[in-house]
Formats: sequence, structure tokens, C-alpha cells
Amino acid sequence: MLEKRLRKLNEIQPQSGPVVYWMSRDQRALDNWALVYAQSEARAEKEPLIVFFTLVDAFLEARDPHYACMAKGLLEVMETLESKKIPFIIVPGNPKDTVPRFLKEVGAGQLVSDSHVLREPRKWKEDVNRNLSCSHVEMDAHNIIPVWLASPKAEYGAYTIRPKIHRLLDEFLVSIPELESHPYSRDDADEWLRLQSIRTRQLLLDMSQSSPEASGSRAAMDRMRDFAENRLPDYSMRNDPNQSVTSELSRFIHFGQISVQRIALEVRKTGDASSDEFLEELIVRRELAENFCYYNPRYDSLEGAPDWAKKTLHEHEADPREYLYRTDDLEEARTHDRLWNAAQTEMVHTGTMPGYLRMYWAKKILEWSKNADEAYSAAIYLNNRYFWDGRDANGYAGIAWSIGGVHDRAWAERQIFGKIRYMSLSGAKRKFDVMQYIHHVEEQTGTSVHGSV
Ligand code: FO1
Repeated sequence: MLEKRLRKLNEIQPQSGPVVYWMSRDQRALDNWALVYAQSEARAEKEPLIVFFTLVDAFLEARDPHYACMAKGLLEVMETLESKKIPFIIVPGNPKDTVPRFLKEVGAGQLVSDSHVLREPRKWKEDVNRNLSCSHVEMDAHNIIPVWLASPKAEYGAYTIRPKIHRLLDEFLVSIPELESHPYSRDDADEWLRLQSIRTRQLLLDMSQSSPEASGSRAAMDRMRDFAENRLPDYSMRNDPNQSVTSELSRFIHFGQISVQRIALEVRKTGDASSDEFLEELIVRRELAENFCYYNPRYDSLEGAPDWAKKTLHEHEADPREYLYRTDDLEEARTHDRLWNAAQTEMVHTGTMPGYLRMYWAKKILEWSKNADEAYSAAIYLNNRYFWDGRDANGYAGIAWSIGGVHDRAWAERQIFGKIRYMSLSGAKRKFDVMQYIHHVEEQTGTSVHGSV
């Protein structure tokens, strides 16, 4: 099972010396295939195991609260790893410098890393690989089925990837081996590692101090159990923003604090009638978003949209716009549409937004922008700057679906949108109690939301 999840990133053979797991996307000590593999290699070779993380200065549009939330989770990772006698070291800097330097300092014999689908962290890896003198393998510890095995190409939609995933699910959706207490360490390196650990702990304590948010693997597991027991039975009502029936796990998944595989196993165990619906979202739709970013290098612009969508949007570029807003108008929720402003206010104040409204929100940005390119930029900027789960394949795929028709089909042609699926305020009003949602946001955020409905 382990071998099926990994790929070799160079031809260098493993040598003697500690096995280093470069943790990045999968920030958890338990249920982590990359760590399980690194430990199995270290045990087989009777070598120490070290987990290394490199703290980059500004990841996409992430802000301090995101870093604080991540640091809180990493403190828990450090605690768990140390209880298993595995050192956890963080070094700030660009991975292209920090990773090769760290490997040299500890005399590493093998490097194991988790995998990425977004451009920036994939570039980290390419840069690291150019400067490497030890073997490097990568594991997809994020997806149930490794993104490169689920499909060899960009998929058209859920209907094309679904059968591929279901065909492989029984083979990959299996229990995950437990992390064991690690029996090997190297005495001469211990003092240096001890100092690095002290620095790491201090860094994480400083960074996480300001975070009032629940974060980390324990909080994620609690939330998962609470969802499975109390909200899963009502999951079919998830498109109503006034119902609290979703899992609220997306940010924990984003930071890798909980394994998707663990969630799938636990939810399946409940045998609840809504399990299949939830697993479709968790597995098929999420892996479709991963597939999109992995195989489409232009996932963050109109260039990455299908030809029919690019054509229709260009044809309608000169259509008159009743409303045109700049990014700062959008950011500060100063549009004429009170529902949209409420959704934007919720995003800025709480870092979340109900799923149905994420689509409405992005489609209105298209309607009120000069062209689709500007709509893409504004939506991606806001998504990455404010959402807890921003800076992730799901966000890029959601925006590309809403604005660029990705994974969707052509609909009846209309102004501005061309054949891109349209969403209207009147449609929203038919679906749920819009005023109830607006009042809820006002209460929750202590602001008054302007505009009309
Ligand atoms: N991963 C890292 O390896 N180092 C970082 O400093 C880092 C910061 C960071 C900030 C916000 C955020 O949302 C994610 C961050 N990640 C970081 C994780 C990771 O690179 C991303 O979650 C994935 O690439 C997105 O799929």
C-alpha cells in the first residue's frame, strides 16, 4: 500500500543517515502516509527520523491569523512527535535554501515529502530537487487516491472522474498504520537538534499567541465526531445558508490537520443515509478540484477555462454593465446587493461563507467587473486573503467553475455571462430566507450590512 502512494523524485539511492520528512501540506502527526512511510524506511534502516518544516515568509495572500492558526496546529504536531521520540524542527526561509542545508547539517540519507498541487509549493520542490544530494520520494498524503493515479489527465467534470475514483476507492480507502515510538536516534547530533527544537517551540509559541481560533488535529477530530453525530443526518439541507449542517472541516483539511481518509472512514462507519452525499463532496468533488490544479497550469486565470467559455466571455466583454466595482469596493462590501454584502462581510469577519453563497459571490463579481480576467483576479485575491481555507485547490476550482465554466456546461446565452451559468438574487430568494441570513451575519459580526434585496 505504501509503495503505491509514492513517487521517486530523483534517481539517487537511499544512503545511511537519518530519514527526513519535509512536512508542508499535511501538518499532522497522525494519519499521515508520508510520515508513516518515512518511519517505516527509518526503522528498516535502523536510522533516526526527523520531521522538518520550513516557514515561508508570505504564502500567497495569507495573513497573520492564518499563520497563527497554522502555528497552533504545528505546536500540537511537535508535542505528538516528541512523545514518539521524533524531533520536529522548523527553519524559516525559502525551501530551496533551507531544505538542502538542513539535509546536509543532519547528514540525511533519504528525504520524504508530502505532495502539492498548487504552483508555488511545486516550484519549491523543483528548486529543492536541483540542489539535492540524497534520494527524494514524495507521497500524496492529502488525497485518498493520489492525484496522479486518480486520473492521468485533466477531467471534464465530476461525471468523468467519479467512476475512476470509485474504481480505486476500495484499494485506497483502508486504515492508516499508527505512528510508533521511534527507537533510533543519533547521540552526537542530539545537542544540536535539542537547540533547534527549543527555537522551534519558541517560534511557534510566539506565532500562535494571538490565535483565538480552534486549531490543530484534536480540535479537528472533535469537530469531525460532532458533525458525524449531530449534523450529518441533515446534510441534504446544506444548500440553505441558514442551516448549520456542514462539517466545517475545510480549514482543518486545508492545513492538513486532519486526514481526508480518516474523515471518510469515520463517516462511512456511521452508516447514515446522508453518508454517500457527504462522501461525494469530500472525495469526488475535492479530488476533482485537485485534478484541475494539478493538470491545468493556468488554474487561476481565464486562460485555464475551456474554449467554449473563453469564447463566450470574450464575445460578451463589451456588454454594458449596470454596476462596476473596484476590488476595494468589493472588499469593503460596498455594492448595491445586500445579500452579496452580507456574504462578503461574513467572509472578512469570520473567514467562512456558506457553499451556495460562495458560488453566488463569485458569479456576481463576474457580473460587476470590466471583464472575466479582472473578475478572476478580484475573486482569487479575496478568497486567498480572507478564507481560512483559501490558498487551496478547492478555492481555485470553485472560482473557475463560477466565472470560467470549468467542470460545467454551456447554458442559455445572456448578457455579460454569455453561456456561463447565471445565478440571480431572485433565485437565491426562492431557495432560502435571504433576510434571515443577512440578520444573522449582522448579529454575528456586529455590523450593519447595506444595500437592497
Ligand atoms: N506550508 C509550508 O510548508 N510552509 C509555510 O510557511 C506555509 C504557510 C502557509 C500559510 C497559509 C496557508 O494557508 C498555508 C501555508 N502552508 C505552508 C501550507 C501549504 O503550502 C498549503 O496549504 C498548500 O500548498 C495548499 O494546498
